[in-house]
Amino acid sequence: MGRRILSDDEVERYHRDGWVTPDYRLPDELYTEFKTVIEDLIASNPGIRPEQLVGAHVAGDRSSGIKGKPRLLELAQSPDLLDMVEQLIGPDVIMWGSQVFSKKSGDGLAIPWHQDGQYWPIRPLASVTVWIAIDASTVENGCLRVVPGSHRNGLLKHEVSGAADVALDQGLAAGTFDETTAADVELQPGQVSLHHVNVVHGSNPNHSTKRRCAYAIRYMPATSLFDRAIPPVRLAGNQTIDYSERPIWLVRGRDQAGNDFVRGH
Ligand SMILES: O=C(O)CCC(=O)C(=O)O
Repeated sequence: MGRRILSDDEVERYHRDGWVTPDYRLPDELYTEFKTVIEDLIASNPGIRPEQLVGAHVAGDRSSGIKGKPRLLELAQSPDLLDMVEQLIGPDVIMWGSQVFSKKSGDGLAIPWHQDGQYWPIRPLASVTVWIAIDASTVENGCLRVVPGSHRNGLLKHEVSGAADVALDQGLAAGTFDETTAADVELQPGQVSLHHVNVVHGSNPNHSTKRRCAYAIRYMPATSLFDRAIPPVRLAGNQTIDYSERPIWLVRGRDQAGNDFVRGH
């Protein structure tokens, strides 16, 4: 059992609201390392929108064409992060994905309202995202927005938007949730928020003069199966994600579901 970084109240809020911003900040050294590697990742992938750097921790990911940085995989195993994750999804933990969502100043795409469970090949569906603010994230520069409690209603209807100025092709259909109850997750650099696989979330475009960069790390309990038989998922434009060859890592505890930790490595 790891340390209890999250208070009982924070764990309870996560389960009640579908997300929590804990009273925690990455230690300076760890934050600086994340930031340095992510700046390098963005610079190494000039042809890819920085909101769509999927598989950021995987060197030369075959499905996305992104040149990732394996150092991010090591950083994603920092005890602080795993201790928080363990408090939310239990002691057996797989790190299976990550994405940089960097919205350039004046040109950062919106992320339509969605539930991650719509896209992810995990059965039974269970996952937590650790969303790390690399830059200050504010209403002005398009911070993450979440609809509290929306994870309790299961998966809602999504539809293909067809819009050109969004970083995800599918969004929640109109009328499936109440946007007026959404909360703005404003964070300082080095702060994190943790969100549930089914919580409704999204973010506005960045029309400000300040970049909004974040790194989202995906962890699942090793009691679920990462199902490689699921067909490739369309993200936006002509970018698709093929999960069949995605490498995954057991980062804590034991595998309980027959997961394949060889394929894709
Ligand atoms: O960073 C954002 O604005 C959206 C993040 C997101 O959709 C996610 O982490 O699942």
